[in-house]
Amino acid sequence: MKAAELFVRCLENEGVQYIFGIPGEENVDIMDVLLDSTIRFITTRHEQGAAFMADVYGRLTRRAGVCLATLGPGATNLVTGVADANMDHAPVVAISGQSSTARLHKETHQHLDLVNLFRPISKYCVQVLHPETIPEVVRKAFKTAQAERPGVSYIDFPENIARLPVEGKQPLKVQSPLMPVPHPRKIQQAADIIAAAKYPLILAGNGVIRAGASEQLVRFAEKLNIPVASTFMAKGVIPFSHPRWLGAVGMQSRDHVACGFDRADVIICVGYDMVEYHPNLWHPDKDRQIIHINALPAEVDEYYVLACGVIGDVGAALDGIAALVKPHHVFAAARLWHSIVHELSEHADDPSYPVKPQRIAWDLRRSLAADSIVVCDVGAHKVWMARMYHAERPNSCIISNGFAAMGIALPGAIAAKLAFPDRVAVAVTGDAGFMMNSQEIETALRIGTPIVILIWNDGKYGLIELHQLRRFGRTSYVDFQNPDFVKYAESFGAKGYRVEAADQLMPILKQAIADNTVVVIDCPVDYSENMKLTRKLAEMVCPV
Ligand SMILES: Cc1ncc(C[n+]2csc(CCOP(=O)(O)OP(=O)(O)O)c2C)c(N)n1
Ligand SMILES: [Mg+2]
Repeated sequence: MKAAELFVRCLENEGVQYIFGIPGEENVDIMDVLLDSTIRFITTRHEQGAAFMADVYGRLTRRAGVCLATLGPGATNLVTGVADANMDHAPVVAISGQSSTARLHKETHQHLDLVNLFRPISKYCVQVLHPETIPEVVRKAFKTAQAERPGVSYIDFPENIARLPVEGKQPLKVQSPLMPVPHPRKIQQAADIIAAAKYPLILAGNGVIRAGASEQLVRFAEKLNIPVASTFMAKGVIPFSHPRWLGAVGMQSRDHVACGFDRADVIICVGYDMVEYHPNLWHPDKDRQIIHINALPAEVDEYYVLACGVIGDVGAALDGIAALVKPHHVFAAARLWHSIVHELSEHADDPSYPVKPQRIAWDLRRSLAADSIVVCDVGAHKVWMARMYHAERPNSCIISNGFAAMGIALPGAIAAKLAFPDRVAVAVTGDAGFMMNSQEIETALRIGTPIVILIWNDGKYGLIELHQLRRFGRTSYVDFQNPDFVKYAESFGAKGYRVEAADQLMPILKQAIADNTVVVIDCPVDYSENMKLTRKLAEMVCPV
């Protein structure tokens, strides 16, 4: 057997179904072996698309998504998607070819020190130097990528090593560590603090979804009568329609949910990572008691000094604490819930055109099933979706709010459709983010993954315009021209629709889903609502 073959056997052994990537000269041996493998290679049109596909595949399946590039420029093109996965804690194994080890010591064609390049954007980086080490390298890469907190493992595979013969080596048994049950003393301590609290509040983060502990969280909130705010990345962790649900937090400015934080005396952070919503935004006075329930100890931060840390299995921690505490009287959270729901539905039927962001989020929700998967891009549309889209299930609204890289939505929706072929996958994207990876429309058509791409068209870097208006009262360099998105879609062989009146959006969305192919919807959006929202939130009077 040659080393490339052993490598692919090891990937199969990890249960890899798809590898996203682009072939190159330095990975030809792997590509050739893949022809005789159970793994399906998804040829993309940019390595960034491949990395984002692996990223979203990893988030949705909790098994490492895999992307592959050649050395040098192929590998550097992976960087943004890899950094996104690593910072958002999505399990990914990124692989690239490398120059022969006989020329690594000198200036040589396309050679870059890739292990050092990937080090700050991964958990584990390694160069394969001996074919015999491949089973250990691959096992360690997957184990590390998938372990809490998940992230990226990068493997640099020099071309000459891939060709070497190797004998007597086999893939290692796949094992994953069982998350230990938290120490009973810490469970008791957390229970005592919650029992003594007047106004406890839960802040749930993406770690709850990663731990598969959404049900336990809902049970906990129901039994103890404690309201739940979630980060953008934990949307759906408790159903939107649940009366204990308070809304998603993640904006830099104040939102309704902030009223809940103002009132709370104990904040129970469950599966929460700072990268999702910094504690100085919700705990500026550093005067609340914080309980940290997570797989790993908390990051050190002056705004996040703990009253109690409960480390280990998140679901077991929640069940353990719930068993020890009596229900609370729900503090005026019900009033807050009503005011939030009122705001979210206020413009749901607004007939004005260009379409109001509120109506786009609302119509999209009504056209989709509870299990449909929406992958949001990054921009003003993301903030509207994060605040307003009613996610009823975990992982039904994917938002990158750690690294927050534009360009994730379209490749992400393709990965979602591959991971769950029976569910509808929608990319919700700004016009700028769409153009960053629009070439992957061809990939989606070629591999047969129907997706709907809903473009919020403002001809601008809309979110940046908003920030500029807030700070300087004028804008700088945020305008651009778009192609005709309908014709653009059609030129690939996809379908294209343009929304020309607000009431067309809903029927177009339904038609796009029924078309069951790759569909682009060009929806002009009224972003004057962005400044209005800013003013409204600034003047907000808390209902609780
Ligand atoms: C790759 C990348 N480049 C730049 C940014 C900074 N950025 C955040 S939002 C945004 C504008 C997005 O424009 P668009 O995709 O049209 O969405 P809109 O805000 O208009 O809804 C920019 C430039 C980023 N997050 N990611
Ligand atoms: Mg835009």
